[in-house]
Amino acid sequence: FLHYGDLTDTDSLVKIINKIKPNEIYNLGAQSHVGVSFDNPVYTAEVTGLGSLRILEAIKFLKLRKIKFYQATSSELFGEKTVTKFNENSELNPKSPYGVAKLFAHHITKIYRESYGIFACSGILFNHESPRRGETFVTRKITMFLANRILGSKNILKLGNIYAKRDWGHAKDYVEMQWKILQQKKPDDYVIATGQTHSVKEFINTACKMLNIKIKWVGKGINEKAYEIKKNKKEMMIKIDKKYFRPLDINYLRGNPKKAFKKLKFKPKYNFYKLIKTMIDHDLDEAKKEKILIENQ
Ligand code: F7E
Repeated sequence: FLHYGDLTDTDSLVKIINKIKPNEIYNLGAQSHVGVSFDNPVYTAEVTGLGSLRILEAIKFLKLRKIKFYQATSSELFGEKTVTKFNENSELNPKSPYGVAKLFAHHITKIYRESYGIFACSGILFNHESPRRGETFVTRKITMFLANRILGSKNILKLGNIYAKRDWGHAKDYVEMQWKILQQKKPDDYVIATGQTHSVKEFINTACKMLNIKIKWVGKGINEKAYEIKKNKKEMMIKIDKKYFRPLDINYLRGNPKKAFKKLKFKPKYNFYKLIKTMIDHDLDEAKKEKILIENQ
């Protein structure tokens, strides 16, 4: 049942929690786009950072200590490549207003757990993709673009830092772990990741291969471009646009999910290839539906 509420409005949170008296709360609410957080840093801090404190305060104020609380935190807490695989004890050096807001949410969750005995846990999730991913996140931007291209679109995809490496997992696997985190005997924090890392460029190349699109990269830096090779002709397909670079970006992220493997029996069902395949299949279906709709108008 959907209730009206807002992470910036303490009163609405207190009222909903008091009315429902839930067993479990999963705080997945955020301004979650890292790039956007540079344009809207104050709003991001309000929702992504203070929002979690407002829920924790409501639980404390209402004395509903039996509620189990899950806070979605993020691999954006890490930042500098201090290790090859980040785990629960790695150094935290966020590189964006979003990362700092999540750092606040992460620490405040731990503080409420240790100070007031609230069953409060953080899931440090690495990139979690799926066909439901928002259209401005890079994976979905790529799969939607390629699906439309297969159906004849001549649009050009504009991207930023294609050398950024991320640990890409499937949201379905990760959501199951969020639930498992709250089913443990003791509240704790967990890294949820696949343990593998691939660049944005590798994501594009792999997706093109699956779709039998012959791709050729030329140039360097801001002048790098990708062409589609078709019957010995080349057509521009992707170019780099300054607009999509962030003032600061994290170039390398790879998680170490050992603790989740052991304690939560985490066994991801999707690897990098299966994840891309699922997203492409979905976006191809959507693009076909859209095309039929337009043709019938
Ligand atoms: O960027 C680069 C971009 O926006 C991935 C969120 O769920 O995961 C997500 O954050 C990489 C970055 O995700 C474009 O610079 C290149 O290096 O898809 P993204 P993200 O920033 O990693 C973490 C775990 C979260 O917690 C966040 O909430 O790709 N990139 N070109 C681009 N990114 C975007 N969005 N658009 C581009 O055109």
